[in-house]
Amino acid sequence: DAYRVAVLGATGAVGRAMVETLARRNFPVAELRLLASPKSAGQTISFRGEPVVVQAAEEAAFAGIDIALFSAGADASLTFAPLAVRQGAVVIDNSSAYRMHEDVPLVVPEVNPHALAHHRGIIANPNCSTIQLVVAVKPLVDLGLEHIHVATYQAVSGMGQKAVDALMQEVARGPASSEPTLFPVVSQPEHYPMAFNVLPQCDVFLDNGYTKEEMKLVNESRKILELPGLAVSPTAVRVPVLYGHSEAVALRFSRPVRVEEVRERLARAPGVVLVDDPARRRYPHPRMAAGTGETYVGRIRQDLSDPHTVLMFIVADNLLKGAAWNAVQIAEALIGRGV
Ligand code: 11C
Repeated sequence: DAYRVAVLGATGAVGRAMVETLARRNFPVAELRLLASPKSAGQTISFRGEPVVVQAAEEAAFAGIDIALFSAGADASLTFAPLAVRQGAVVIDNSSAYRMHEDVPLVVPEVNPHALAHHRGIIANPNCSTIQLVVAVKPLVDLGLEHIHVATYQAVSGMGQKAVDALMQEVARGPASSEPTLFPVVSQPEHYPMAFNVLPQCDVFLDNGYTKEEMKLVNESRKILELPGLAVSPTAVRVPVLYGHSEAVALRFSRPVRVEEVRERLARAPGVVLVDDPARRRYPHPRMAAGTGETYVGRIRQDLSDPHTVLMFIVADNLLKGAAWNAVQIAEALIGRGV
């Protein structure tokens, strides 16, 4: 069987990665429809060596589509997902629009594939920093996981292709220039240098003093792991890296945990690559993860003062495992399960 597939937001950083991932996975595509805003319509994107012309997104563009991958922001998802579902498509939505809806599964295939059984046309793809966190944490949950402390080091590509270009321009101007471009949030007036700098703000602040990105780490992790009472203490930070989010994580368990057991579990865990050999200076870093679909875990060690706590460093490509690959993996899982 082959499927008629649409990609909404095809010209964005994640949309392009979706098209490349469909090709790389040899996904059974009978027809690929690339959709975007009217101002991007008319561009061509290559799929399996053939140019495909991008069309303007509108209701009729979803006619006959079986699987629609959405990555055009929450407003576009709210507009087009119901229209696509009504015409018979299953929508895999990379925006935050539906993630916390009770009747929408929020899925990481290595972690909660069973949630796919109960969808009503829309399946949500989690936030990038959440996906790599739960891939690494899931194999450890039944050791008595109680509390996740996480500080992120997030690549600028999480803000889109414009942010990648802006960082490159700042780097080219050198460290003496303090001419800020668009970081940390494009739509807000306070812009700070991103090159040669670190900014403790990913997305906008909420009333509780946490950023939206930090609250996604809390709420999405609880939903995916099916642990509504899990304690999560997040700090989300933007760093001058192009591709690949990193996370320094401390996991506290209800009882003492041996580092060897954590290593053994992670070595066997689906989607995880254990890179943890301090004697040889081997550990994960974003340039190792960029361009791949795996989640890399290393620097695993016991907390110095608490035998219940284990520390680790987790890295993945935010555009692939954090977005495009996880979405295509959901589509593959749907087909595999006949749902
Ligand atoms: C970032 N995590 O790195 C964001 C990008 O909810 O899918 C993805 C936002 C989302 O800025």
